[in-house]
Amino acid sequence: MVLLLQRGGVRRILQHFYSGNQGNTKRLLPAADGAAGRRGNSTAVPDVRERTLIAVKPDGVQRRLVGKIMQRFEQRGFKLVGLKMLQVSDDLLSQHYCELRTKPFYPSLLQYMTSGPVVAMVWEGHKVVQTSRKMVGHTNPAEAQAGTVRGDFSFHVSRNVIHASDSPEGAQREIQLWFHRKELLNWECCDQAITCEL
Ligand code: IDP
Ligand code: MG
Repeated sequence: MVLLLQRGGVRRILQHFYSGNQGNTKRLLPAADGAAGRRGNSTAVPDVRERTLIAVKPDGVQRRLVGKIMQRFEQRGFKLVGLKMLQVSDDLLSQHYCELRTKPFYPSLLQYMTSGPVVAMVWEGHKVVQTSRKMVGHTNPAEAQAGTVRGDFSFHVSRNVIHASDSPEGAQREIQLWFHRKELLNWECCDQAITCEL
């Protein structure tokens, strides 16, 4: 195995697991007969198709944090299925933040969110909503843990750099609001069978 890693190539590693080494080692590629059949239906197949909306807010774009933030989601293993830069309209924001309309900070939130371009993304993967909320950190950066996006790149709740959907249902609603269906891609990522047992 070490030799395989040294000589390199994901392809070679996959071939190794797929062809000859299935005795004591778990296969990394999905079985032709399907994961459920292989496990006798006893273990739930992880839902790797969950999606969430992540948006780098205007302060994050101005501070050139887009690349660093995207890299965190890529490195975690999630799959990018939608991406665009946009100047957000008041109409979109009022729907997006409809639950916050009565809050005293709502007018300044609209002003902040329309102060410049936003980069909106849809990321896909197992428990991506829950995991990305952890990666993003507490709404108030003063409370956010170091290592989270807000904990590393911001210090005040009025400029907290990033949005992440807070539930799978919320994510569905927000994705439909921000993206047209045709802007989202279904694609197979070559490392899918390495990052999760399918
Ligand atoms: P979330 O972004 O962590 O989901 P929400 O409570 O949904 O937090 O609030 C949406 C956004 O409203 C926050 O990300 C932040 O930009 C803004 N916000 C929330 N609370 C305050 C506040 O007390 N002062 C100013 N802005 C706030
Ligand atoms: Mg929220």
